[in-house]
Amino acid sequence: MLLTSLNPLAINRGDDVPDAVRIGETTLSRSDILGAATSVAERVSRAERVAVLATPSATTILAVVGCLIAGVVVVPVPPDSGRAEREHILRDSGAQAWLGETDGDTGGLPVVPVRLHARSWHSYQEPAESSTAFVLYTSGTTGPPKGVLLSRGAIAAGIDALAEAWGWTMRDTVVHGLPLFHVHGLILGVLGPLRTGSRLVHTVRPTPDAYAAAAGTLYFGVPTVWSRIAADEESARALSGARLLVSGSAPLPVSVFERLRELTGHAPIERYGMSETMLTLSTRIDGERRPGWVGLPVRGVQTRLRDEDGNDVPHDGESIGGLQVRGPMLFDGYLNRPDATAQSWTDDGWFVTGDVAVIDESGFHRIVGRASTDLIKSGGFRIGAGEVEESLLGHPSVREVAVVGLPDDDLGQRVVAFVVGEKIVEADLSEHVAAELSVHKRPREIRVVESLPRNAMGKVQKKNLM
Ligand code: MLC
Ligand code: AMP
Repeated sequence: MLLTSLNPLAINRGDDVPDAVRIGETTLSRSDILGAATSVAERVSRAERVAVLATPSATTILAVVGCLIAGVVVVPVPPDSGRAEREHILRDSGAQAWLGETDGDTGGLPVVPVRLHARSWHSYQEPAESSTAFVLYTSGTTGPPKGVLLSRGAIAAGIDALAEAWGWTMRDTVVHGLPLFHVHGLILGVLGPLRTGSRLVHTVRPTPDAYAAAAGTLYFGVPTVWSRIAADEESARALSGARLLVSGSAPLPVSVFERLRELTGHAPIERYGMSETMLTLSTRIDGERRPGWVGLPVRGVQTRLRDEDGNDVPHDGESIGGLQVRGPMLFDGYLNRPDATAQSWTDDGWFVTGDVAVIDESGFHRIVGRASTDLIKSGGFRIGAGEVEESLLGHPSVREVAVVGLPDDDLGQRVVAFVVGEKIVEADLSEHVAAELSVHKRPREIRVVESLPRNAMGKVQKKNLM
């Protein structure tokens, strides 16, 4: 039974569940979560927006649920974020307090503690569906990350559509170990189980061993996680008792799909999404699962393909076009960025994903790639070439730089920086990006070159570097 409320504990299970959430060494019952999160709500309810250090911990979950109960906007801060990125997130979001765990750098904000053993049973009125629940920071092709405004109604619609596509119910146990500052790990992976009433086992790190040991029914992973599991026969075989293995956030290589099917007996479910749209396409529990394809629009979603001149592209399984989507789980725009918000919508109300796709006659979708080479997906993380280039240009030994994503067996793409400069120490440049932006955005490879390939206008020809 799914209620329309986004209070994630609003589902009427009719019973308490002693192991509703297991994360690391901590186990929380549903009543623990409700009591402790309501106590968070009481302490935080006077703020409008708060920052939460999104470590994979019970504290993060209670902080987020407490804010949802009180109607306070959550700004998840990646725990590996560096100086410049964190400063940007805190300034741009207007966060007024820092809720829960800290790591020493709270940007001067007052700290509101989260207490695991505090309890309150105060009852809060459900905020409007249109109100913002999260500002999630995500990279664009250039400049610092943009804050994606996700409403309560969008999140509820997004989770409910997936519950329908996957037959996801309170009988499930969801297992994953993904970071809690993106749509995949946080919205789908934490709010999903709470809203559907299923159990959650968060393994802290998404390792094959931890997934194998968790005995769940519904497993979530990015392709890097699935490819590491497919390479570890024993762990993969341990998943054969699951109900569904779900992959998303980046393309799942066909070879990994096939190997998983061989070892686990399950053809993985593939689904496609974005921070801005949540999950809009998926294969279904009762439908075809075709390697390399991400399936059909979920409930309430419509899609179309457009060519560069805005003309319709036929759904013939071959013609390639820019993917546009609309549906109830879409975001409300980028915070403080009316220009970027306007640019991402067509005049007739469709969101331009920036992905290039094919649709066949049966409505099945295949994601072919990104329209721009300047958005990189590495290990399922979205990384803007522009932000990494800007950061590297701030290093004294770098004169010119071009950043690209090159194919990588483990990460899908790896960040590679082509650098012109003096006295370059490669490890220093990676460390510089890790310390300024975040660890997961650091270049995995630095190639020192004499010059960058440029066209007659002086623009770098990245295609020649790939
Ligand atoms: C390396 N390390 C450093 C460092 N360099 N630490 C500090 N400073 C430096 N300069 C350390 C790290 O801290 C870590 O340490 C270790 O090196 C490994 O780093 P890594 O190589 O980056 O991690 P790895 O294990 O390879 O990560 C793979 C991964 C990860 C799959 C686990 O990429 C991941 O979690 N991806 C998920 C991304 C995701 O959730 N995307 C969803 C986006 S939402 P230590 O000690 O900690 O090991 C979306 C919508 C949708 O896309 O459709 O879902
Ligand atoms: P993010 O904003 O981090 O959620 O990244 C969104 C992007 O991830 C999309 O625009 C796609 O490029 C990519 N993506 C997500 N899911 C898939 C998938 N199943 N297959 C291919 N690409 C995907």
